[in-house]
Amino acid sequence: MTTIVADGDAIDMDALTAEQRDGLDIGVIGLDAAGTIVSFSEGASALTGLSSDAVVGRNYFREVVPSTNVPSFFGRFLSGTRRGQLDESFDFVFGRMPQPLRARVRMRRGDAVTWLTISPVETLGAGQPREAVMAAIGRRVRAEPVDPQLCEREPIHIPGSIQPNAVMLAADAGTLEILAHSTNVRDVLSRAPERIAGLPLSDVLPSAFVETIRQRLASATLDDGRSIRRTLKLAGDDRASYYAIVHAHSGRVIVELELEPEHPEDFRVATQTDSELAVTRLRAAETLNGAARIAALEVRALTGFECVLVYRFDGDWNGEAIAEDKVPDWSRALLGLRFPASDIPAQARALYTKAKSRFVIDRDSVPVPLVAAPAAGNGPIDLTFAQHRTLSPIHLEYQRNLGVNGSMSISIMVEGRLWGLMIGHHRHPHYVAPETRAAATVLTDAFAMRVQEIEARRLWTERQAHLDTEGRLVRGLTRSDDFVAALTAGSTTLLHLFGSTGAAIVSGTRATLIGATPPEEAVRAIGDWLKQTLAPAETTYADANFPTQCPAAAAHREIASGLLAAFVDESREHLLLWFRPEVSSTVTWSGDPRKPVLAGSGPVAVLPRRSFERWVEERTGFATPWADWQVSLAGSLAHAVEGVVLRQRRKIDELTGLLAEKERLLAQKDLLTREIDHRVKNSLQIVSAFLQMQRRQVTDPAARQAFADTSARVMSVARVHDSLYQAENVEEVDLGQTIEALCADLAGMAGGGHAVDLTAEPGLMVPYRKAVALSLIATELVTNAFKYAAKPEGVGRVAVTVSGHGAGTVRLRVCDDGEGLPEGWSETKPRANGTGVGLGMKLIRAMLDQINARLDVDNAPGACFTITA
Ligand code: BLA
Repeated sequence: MTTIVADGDAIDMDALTAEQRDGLDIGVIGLDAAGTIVSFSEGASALTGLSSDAVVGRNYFREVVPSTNVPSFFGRFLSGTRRGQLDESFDFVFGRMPQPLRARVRMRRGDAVTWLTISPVETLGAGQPREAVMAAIGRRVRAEPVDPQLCEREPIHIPGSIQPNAVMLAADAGTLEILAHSTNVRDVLSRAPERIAGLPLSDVLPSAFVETIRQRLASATLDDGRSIRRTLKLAGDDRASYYAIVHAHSGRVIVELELEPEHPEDFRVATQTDSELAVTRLRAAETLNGAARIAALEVRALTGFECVLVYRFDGDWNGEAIAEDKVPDWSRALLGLRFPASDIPAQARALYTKAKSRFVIDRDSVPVPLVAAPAAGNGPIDLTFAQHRTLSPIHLEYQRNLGVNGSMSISIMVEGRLWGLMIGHHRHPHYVAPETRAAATVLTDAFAMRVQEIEARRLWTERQAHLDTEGRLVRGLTRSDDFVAALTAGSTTLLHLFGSTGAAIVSGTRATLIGATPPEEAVRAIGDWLKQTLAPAETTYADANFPTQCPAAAAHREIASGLLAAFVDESREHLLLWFRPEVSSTVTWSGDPRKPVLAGSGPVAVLPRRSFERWVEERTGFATPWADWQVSLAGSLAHAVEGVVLRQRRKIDELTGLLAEKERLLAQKDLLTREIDHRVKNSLQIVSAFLQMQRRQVTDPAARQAFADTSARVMSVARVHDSLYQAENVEEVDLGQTIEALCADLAGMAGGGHAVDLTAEPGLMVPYRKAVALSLIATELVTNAFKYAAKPEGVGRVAVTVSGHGAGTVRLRVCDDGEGLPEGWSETKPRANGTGVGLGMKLIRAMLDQINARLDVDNAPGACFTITA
């Protein structure tokens, strides 16, 4: 520590010559009313490292030492000049002369110029963390990458210091007793007692203000990032106004006080109108990029940063500058560049999700430590929500590497998530007034809302279109029993979903492909791989570079780098797949993203990369990523397929099974019926044979005849059963065939040259009952004809005709060549030449009645019987 004891306050500069001023070991600078340097002493050169030639004619506050372009320095100058009365002395810490320096500053209006004298008080270290970083930079030997996760371990919420533009008091939230304060507290509380720690807040702050704090604490409305903001005057200083911001966190009330500009226009303080106009212009933006461009421009206009960037995080927390608005003379361009996630480590992102903004006036300013009262005891003060928290020294080194001094970052929160940052950069220190900071934060919020609106509308439209497509596909499914065809053929197919360029369905061992897909066998192999890879509870899969995971896809990344897949059924028989091609992309990183972090030394293990040169990565095997809603829509479509098709198919399969069973039973019944017919026929033949045998044993001609008749009747029934047995259908018989066989039997049984001339229409099918009845009738009529119509020589010919007679009606005609029926013959009367009507005619009548048939009799010339049934 060096102490120089010259007292600039005591010297009248107007009385000295230039040489005399140069002889002083303090800095003496002459300024005009605007702050332009008119003279610069050798002492000033020694302190700043700048030559007089280099600075004369330039504005001291704005250009030469811009860290003084703050209300407490330039603000005092402007106010005093405006009043025409300026004589002020105060302490100021210059963060970067060649060495950080605490100095006594005097500004006094002289005869022609305003004299600025700078008397060094002490040279300073930059504070522990910054010293350590600087030391590590000096010793940096290796440049190989180290684990970026080391960055996440820095506890940035408890740095133990604040930026020098403000003063901090931390009090117990229960007792409102001061527990800790920044060491510069006397800059604003000049009349406070020696020891501030332990005092009640109300001893140093206006009591009405403390009362407000108490009330807000009581109503629990001062934590979680909420705050009280007020402009205050403090005891002992009528002129200065302080911007006070108070919040509560972790059991402490934290008060930050910052000198306000006396004249807002000196520091381009944003007005309400500025903000309103900016918000109006932002609302008019239609696209995301358009809104980002307007936001960058408006925030820059408001805050005066040389460059404002809209920085957007991706899903992996890498980021990209999507809009950039900057002064034309700054050639550095960050627009479109990507930055690895480790540039803004996880704990910083977590903190930015809670606290909305960070402003740094001077990267090289000397942090002001917080000192705690002995009673504070319970750990460091958590500065998560503090406005003036000092930023991580490693990050400040990053800013240095980026060529940035004054900076800002405001969290862009979209739907509760840190979407990005509004970043401000200035090559020199840059002060932004409290109201302007608040306005920039409001504008950033307005941008976040516009983003939300634009994104929500885009998403809504896109989703709506997809739901329509899905609806059409599902309707197609319900109308088709081939779900594969329903989804892959026709005017709407799987290809109309998710911006895919290829799609496929694996169903069992078959794969159906549409669009650009890997070949069928590869698609099947991908299906098998999915079956094995996907956990049993999972039904969907989505990856934008899946060939690196799935060997079967490795050869097809050009057309299928992205895969979205959904299993249809639990047994994973059926699978829907969508493919997206490789997006041949070059990603331009700012610096090599594999080496974001370099090894430091000593207590500082890691340092940020030094180079932000464009570093182009050829990305291969990457498709456009799938959105979460697309994955769930794919899942729901697969579910619909299962619902509509597979369950329906299962039902059909069930019914088909039942039908087959019924047919099998029917066939069995057929077989049984035939078997029965066969047996019945056999039995009847046996009975008929018995009757024939018995006939031969009796001698009585009437009895013999009776036996013969009965045998013939039994035979005729047997014939029908035989026909049934042989027929295709167990219900119907071919009447012609049956009657033909019957007549042959009857002629055979009658013997003695009896013959039947049969004319039968082929294929006349009649039901079983009708066939039996007609057979019995035919038996009676033919045997009768044999009996009665025989010529005297003993042999008669009988003509039998079987023919169709309109729909479902048949005609059986039996005619003999005898003399014909006598006049007045009736069924019920015996024939003239014979015995009674007997059983024969009765049986015929019974049969006719049974089948509802008609009998017509005529002589043509022999007797003719015609049955229409
Ligand atoms: C913080 N890093 C940040 C912040 C930004 C960036 C914007 C927020 C703090 C701020 O307001 O400045 C990074 N700044 C960028 C990027 C751009 C930019 C990407 O302008 C591009 C346009 N950073 C590193 C490494 C480490 C690291 C290697 O690169 C750690 C070893 C740390 N960055 C780091 C930390 C913070 C940070 C700890 C938190 C600073 C704080 O809030 O205290």
